[in-house]
Amino acid sequence: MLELYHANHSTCSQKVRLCIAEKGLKYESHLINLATKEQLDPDYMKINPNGVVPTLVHDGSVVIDSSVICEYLNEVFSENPLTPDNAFDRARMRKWMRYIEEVPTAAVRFPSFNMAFLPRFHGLDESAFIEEQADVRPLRKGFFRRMGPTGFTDEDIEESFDQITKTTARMDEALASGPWLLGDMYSLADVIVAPLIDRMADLGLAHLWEDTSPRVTDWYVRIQARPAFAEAFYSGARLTEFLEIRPWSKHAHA
Ligand SMILES: N[C@@H](CCC(=O)N[C@@H](CS)C(=O)NCC(=O)O)C(=O)O
Repeated sequence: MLELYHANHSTCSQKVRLCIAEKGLKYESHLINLATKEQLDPDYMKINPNGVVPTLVHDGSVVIDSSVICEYLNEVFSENPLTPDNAFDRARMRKWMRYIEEVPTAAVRFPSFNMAFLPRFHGLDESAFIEEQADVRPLRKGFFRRMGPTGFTDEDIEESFDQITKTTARMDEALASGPWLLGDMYSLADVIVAPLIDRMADLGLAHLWEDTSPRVTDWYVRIQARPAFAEAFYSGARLTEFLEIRPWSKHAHA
């Protein structure tokens, strides 16, 4: 039996939900409320000491880290494989996965917080924010301290946009050789970048790649058309469904 601790709108949770849906698996859902910091509850941190979602529990064994969970599911459940058969293509896929974790996964957090999550911290002064929101997070203390209660700087956001544009340019180049990032095979590389592209589109930022990387726009249409996509991005999984999104403009957050 698979149990998933996750949050509806978390991109890392969406990566795993998309993988599970593509493989036709079922799971018992345990929703974690990130706004009330349930991910930092001592009982939850016993299974995920990083204090983040998602966490998979498979017949009592705990697996953490979305990309690791996706690879684990592919190894354990052979149906609908999302990893190539040969080692060289698996290395190509993992090269994408590492890049996606390092570059766009990190970059997407900056506009997500400035444009959608900042109101969570409304009314907190700097010292209360640091004590209650930043220093309590095992993985994200530095990120939260840098953000503060008023948000990231214009430079931070512009750097994030630059990283997204570089990602989509790289994707566009790869997509010249096939419908998916590895060519003909739909793989975990597509699965784990999809929630990031979806988040940027949800924030109204698809213009960052629409003119320059048209193959990414086509890829996003193709991936959304897959039945698994609707399963993973069920109603309530997108920020615009329940949060007011502040349009990005310079100094808007100051
Ligand atoms: N490397 C981890 C990162 C997980 C992660 O950052 N999850 C975010 C949601 S997408 C989270 O739980 N944030 C809560 C927090 O920062 O306190 C993974 O891929 O699973």
